[in-house]
Amino acid sequence: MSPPLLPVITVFERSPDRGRGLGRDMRVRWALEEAGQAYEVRLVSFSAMKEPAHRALHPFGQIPTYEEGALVLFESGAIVLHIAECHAGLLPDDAHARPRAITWLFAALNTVEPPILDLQTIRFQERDKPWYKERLPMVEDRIRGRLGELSERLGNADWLDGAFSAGDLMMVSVLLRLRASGLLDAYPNLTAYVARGEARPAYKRAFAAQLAVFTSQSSTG
Ligand code: GTB
Repeated sequence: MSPPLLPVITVFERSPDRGRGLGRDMRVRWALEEAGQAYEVRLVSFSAMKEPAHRALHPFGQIPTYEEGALVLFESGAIVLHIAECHAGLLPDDAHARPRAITWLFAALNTVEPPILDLQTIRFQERDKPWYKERLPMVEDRIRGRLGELSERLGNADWLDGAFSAGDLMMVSVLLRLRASGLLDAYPNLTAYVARGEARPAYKRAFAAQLAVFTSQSSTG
């Protein structure tokens, strides 16, 4: 009997973050590791991402994608949710706790991540624009507002709603994008929350795997 086919995800052939785990494949890898699901990786270059073959998987020509037999998914949130629904450990069974965990996953993507993405856009793509100096503090304030609210809700708890869930996985992944900005430092319970996520063995395995892609690609010139 042939072994079952493993899910395949696509990731940057050369990650612009130099293996710091900021690409959105990292959250998918982390979910797969939490689920104990082995997977395969297909490396995609920036140009290949825009070719019809990749666009057939991802209409916007991006990574990550997820293939499982005939099923093809894009959008890291949808992929993580699918993994969480198909395996134990990332969503509670309780009829109310489960949709609450999914709510946190959406909150991470739809409420917390957008101003963080704005910050990255303004810092890396709009530095020479006339509005840069005025807009930067406004975006930083919006992020502080969200972090303050999240910090208040988390309080002294380890995770957002009981046991670790896909909601925490997504929230930690989103907050990690802020590390270089220093904005998280004013919220000790959030920095401890992020550190708890990073300390999970599944996170460490996922991080090591994406770093290995960067190191192997760098050594091949
Ligand atoms: N909403 C989609 C999802 O959640 O899956 C967004 C996917 C997305 O933005 N993918 C990015 C991509 O493919 C990679 S992760 N970009 C190429 C393109 O659009 O042409 C975003 C990312 C890129 C770079 C860094 N970095 O260098 O630190 C971090 C994160």
